[in-house]
Amino acid sequence: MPDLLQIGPISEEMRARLEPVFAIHQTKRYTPDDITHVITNGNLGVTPKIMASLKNLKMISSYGVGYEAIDAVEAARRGIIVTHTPDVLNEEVATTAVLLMLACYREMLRDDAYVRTGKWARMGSAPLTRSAENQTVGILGLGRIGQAIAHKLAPWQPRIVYHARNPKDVAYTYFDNLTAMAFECDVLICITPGGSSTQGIVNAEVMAALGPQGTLINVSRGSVVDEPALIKALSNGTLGWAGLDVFAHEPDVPQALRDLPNTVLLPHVGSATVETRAAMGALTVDNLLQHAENGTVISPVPECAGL
Ligand code: A2R
Repeated sequence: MPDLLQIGPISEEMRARLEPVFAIHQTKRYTPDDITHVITNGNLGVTPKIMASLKNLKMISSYGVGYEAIDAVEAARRGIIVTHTPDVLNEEVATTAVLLMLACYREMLRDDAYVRTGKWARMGSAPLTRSAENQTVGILGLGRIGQAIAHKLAPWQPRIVYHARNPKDVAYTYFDNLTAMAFECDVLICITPGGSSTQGIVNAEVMAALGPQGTLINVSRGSVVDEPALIKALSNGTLGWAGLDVFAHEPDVPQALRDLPNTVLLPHVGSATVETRAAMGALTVDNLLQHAENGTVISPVPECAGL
C-alpha cells in the first residue's frame, strides 16, 4: 500500500475513496522516506523543505487550479508529477466574477442596507445606480476561467478586450500592455495565476488608467493586485469600485478596505459551492488513484506534462 502524506483537510468522501488504496499519514506523524504521494491544496502547497525531505516522492495531487505554493519546476526536475484540478471550477469562478461586477454596478450591498436599516421608509427611493449593459470589460488572463467569464457576461453585451502573455485565437481585442488596456476599460477582471510573474501587476498606474468610473474585480490571487495602492486609489477616488474575492494576506483583510463603501468583499469563495468543491475533490482523488494503479494521471500541471 503506497504511503500518502495529507497536507490540509480533505472531505469524508475523498478519504473514503483513498483509504482502501493508500496508507494516509498526517503531517504531525510520518516517516519522510516512506512517502510516495502527497495530497494538498492550492493555498498550502508543499513547502520546499518538505519536498526536499521526501526522497521517494512520486506524485503531488493538489486540490484547486492555482499551484504557486508548489515548486512545479523542481518537482518536474526530480520526476515528481504534480496534478491540479482545472476546468471543473471554471463556471463557478466565472459566476463569482460576474456577481461581483453586477454587485458593484448595481450597489447591491448599499441597497440591501437601505432596506434593512429602514432608510427606504425614512428617506424614500434609493439613489440611482450605474447600468452594467454595454461596458468595455478587460480580462486579465484569458485562460480557461477568463474565457468562461467572457461567455457568461454575454447577456450584458460587453465589448471584451484582454491581456495575457500571448494573444489567443479569439474574436476579442488583445492588448500586449495592461495599462493601455485599462485606459480602454470600464471594468478590469483579474483571473491570472498568482506567483512571482503576476505579483502586483495591477499597480497604481493600472488603477489610475481604469479611472474614477472604473471597477476592478479580482477572483485570481490577492498577490496580483497591489493592495496598499488599491486602498489609496479607492479612498481618494482615483478608482471607482472594487469587487474582491481574494486578498494579499488571507484571511486578514485590512480594516481600511473593510471600511470603504465602494467595495464588495468575499472570503475567497470563487469555487465554493457544494457541487463544484465535490467535483474538485473527485478529480484530486482520481489523479491519485490512477497514478497508484498505472503511473499515469489525468490533469498534470503544464510543467509536469511531459513526465
Ligand atoms: O500564458 P497565456 O498567454 O495563456 O496567459 C495566461 C495568463 N497569464 C498571464 N497574463 C499576463 N501576465 C502574466 N504574467 C501571466 N501569467 C499567466 O493567465 C492565461 O491566459 C491565464 C491563465 O489561464 P489558465 O492557465 O487556463 O488558468 P485558469 O484555469 O483560467 O485559472 C487561472 C487562475 C488560477 O491559477 C488561480 O489562481 C485562480 O485562477 O483560481
